[in-house]
Amino acid sequence: MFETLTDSFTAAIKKIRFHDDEKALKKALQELKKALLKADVHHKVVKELIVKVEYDTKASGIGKDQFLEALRNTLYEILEVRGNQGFVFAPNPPTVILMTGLQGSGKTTTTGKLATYLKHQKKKKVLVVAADLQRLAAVEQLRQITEKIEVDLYSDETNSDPVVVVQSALVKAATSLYDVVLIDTAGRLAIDEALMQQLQEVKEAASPDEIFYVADSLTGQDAVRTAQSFREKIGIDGVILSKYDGDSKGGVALGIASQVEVPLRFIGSGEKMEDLEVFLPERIVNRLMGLGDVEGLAEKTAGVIDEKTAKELTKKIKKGKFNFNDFLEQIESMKKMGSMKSLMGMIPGMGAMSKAMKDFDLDNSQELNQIKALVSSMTPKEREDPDLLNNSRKQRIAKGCGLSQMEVNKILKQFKNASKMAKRFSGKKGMKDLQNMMTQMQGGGFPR
Ligand SMILES: Nc1nc2c(ncn2[C@@H]2O[C@H](COP(=O)(O)OP(=O)(O)OP(=O)(O)O)[C@@H](O)[C@H]2O)c(=O)[nH]1
Ligand SMILES: [Mg+2]
Repeated sequence: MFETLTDSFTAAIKKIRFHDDEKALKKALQELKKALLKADVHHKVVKELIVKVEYDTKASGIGKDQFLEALRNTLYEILEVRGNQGFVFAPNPPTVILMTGLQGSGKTTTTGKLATYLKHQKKKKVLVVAADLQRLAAVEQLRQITEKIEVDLYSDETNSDPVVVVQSALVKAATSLYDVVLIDTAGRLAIDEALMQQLQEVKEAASPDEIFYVADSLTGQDAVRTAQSFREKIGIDGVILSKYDGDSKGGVALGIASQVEVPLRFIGSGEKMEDLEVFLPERIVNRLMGLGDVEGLAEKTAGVIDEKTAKELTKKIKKGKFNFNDFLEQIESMKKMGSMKSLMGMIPGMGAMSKAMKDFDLDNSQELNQIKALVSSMTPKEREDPDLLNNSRKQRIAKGCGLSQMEVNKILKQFKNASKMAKRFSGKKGMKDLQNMMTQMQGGGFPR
């Protein structure tokens, strides 16, 4: 999702070849400028960034490392906005959050994602409130979402006044000891008086700890402008950028930070409930620079795989004993983590891979379904040790899962190779090997 920007930065850095070469620096800055404008970053922000990178690079002596350092610091300065980061809990529960935004920006989906995040990663008891009584199907949409993620919903369709709904929801939240209350509100096509009036009333009734503004990143500079209006008219404490996985140019994140001056708190990176990431400037800068986000990945993984399982798995991989049972378990865990593409971008050095890799759909991949069918026709012992399979068993299995024997052989062989590779790369030197290999495949990448 940061590919466009990351790629442009890589291109810019490649222009600097020689130590102490002012011409090379000028070229790199030009490249950077073009890239940022193309990524839909506001021209004022671009200008500021270029001036600062140039000044800092010169101050420390022109060179690749200095340029990188200046770029990294400047990006960090832009993205680091005073205010809260991630999700902040009120001293006394429940923490009440008002979700606002224009029509279709992703409020309802993001409310579901936040609830999922709070439930699984933070182990909180969450109440979602249906306060969008404008759109006919809004309450039903939220009901379906909350049922799926198994989070409680407060709704009252006999009432058409969101203020009353919010008031009763808060009473319920207090008596039933909820940790967090997320209030989904109605959107409008554009900012108008009626919307602001209603939001103001809901805000007074809810007295929220924080107001989140959900901005559709696909709308680029418009998202920045409407966020500014919401900030002036209602007051917002954080921005969540939705649809960052789409064809967005990425620059909108820089625009929100520098022009709206409200901290970006989360990024929505897909349609699944798990596709929400905490926005931490330092991590994002690392990713923009193509260095990956190890903490983010660990956090995401920790929510679904417990530590013990993870350790056992690592042990198995090291011994080359990773088998088909483990494989199926892994696939299930991965599904819980959200889309592959967003995960790949977090692994150091894999940023470029995630672009190359089409969004791999774990539910509908034909290859995966074949493997699953094959595994389900194997006995538990065979799953642990596929070497036990002789020809006649392979034939039976092929019949059982509707594959040809050739396909069965192919999958078994691939799996064996993968297991060997995993063993090789799990050793001390392994990670370095893997990184070297990736860098070669990508034809460069950032120098470290
Ligand atoms: N790809 C992608 N789609 C998203 C994301 N967030 C929301 N969407 C999609 O955007 C559409 C609108 O999302 P909603 O959550 O219904 O938006 P809303 O702001 O509640 O809309 P209204 O209630 O009509 O104002 C849905 O189809 C969502 O699936 C995201 O991060 N990535
Ligand atoms: Mg909605």
